[in-house]
Amino acid sequence: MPSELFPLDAPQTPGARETLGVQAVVLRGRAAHHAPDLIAAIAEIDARAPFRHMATPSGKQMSVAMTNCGARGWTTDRRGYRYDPTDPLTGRTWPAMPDLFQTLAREAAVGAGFPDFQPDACLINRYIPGARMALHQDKDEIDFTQPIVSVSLGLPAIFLWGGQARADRPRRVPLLHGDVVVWGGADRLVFHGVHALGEGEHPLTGAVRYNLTFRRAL
Ligand code: MD6
Ligand code: FE
Repeated sequence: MPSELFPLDAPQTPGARETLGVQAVVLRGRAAHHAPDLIAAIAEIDARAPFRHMATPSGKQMSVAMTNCGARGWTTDRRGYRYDPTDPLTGRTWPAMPDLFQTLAREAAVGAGFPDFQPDACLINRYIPGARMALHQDKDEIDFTQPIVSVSLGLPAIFLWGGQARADRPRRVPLLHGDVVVWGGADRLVFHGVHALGEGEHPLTGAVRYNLTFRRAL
């Protein structure tokens, strides 16, 4: 049965592994019990490196607000996409990646078959109802043998899991609070995106979805 027939807030089985591709998996609920600490850490990061709506190279303001922690942060402006050791908004280095973030990302990667993941960048996305992310590939990194780990917190979203070509019709995958997606290898450059967030209230985040995306940039 296609996943879109299930209500978005349907309980998924915590601990379940759902295969998206040969080297891509959803680890259901994997981050759930760390969620209050993760959300508190996001608030501290926001205090030093505030969420902001970046511009794409074409000049459009993104509907998703972003910040970063770690040695490098992903940014975009009229000059293009890149990783930067400093926050262009403040001129200071990005906040350090909390130990809890590192540990969670590495352990999830190990659990998905990537024992050597060494993230140096954590992009933090904040969605409010209506915010979305168009289909894209993550290809601003140097080493595509390193996987990506993505943690969902707060309101549920429909993740769009496409193929190796932009035109491939994406599958709709609900991502709920605490879910962790890991992908790499043959799936590293799969097109993906996030459908416009629906209305709702989450007990820990209010009308917000956060996504932490861990990567090895350099
Ligand atoms: C999001 N995520 O879930 C957007 N990219 O809010 C991504 O773009 C993404 O979840 C690469 C790997 C995992 C992701
Ligand atoms: Fe992405």
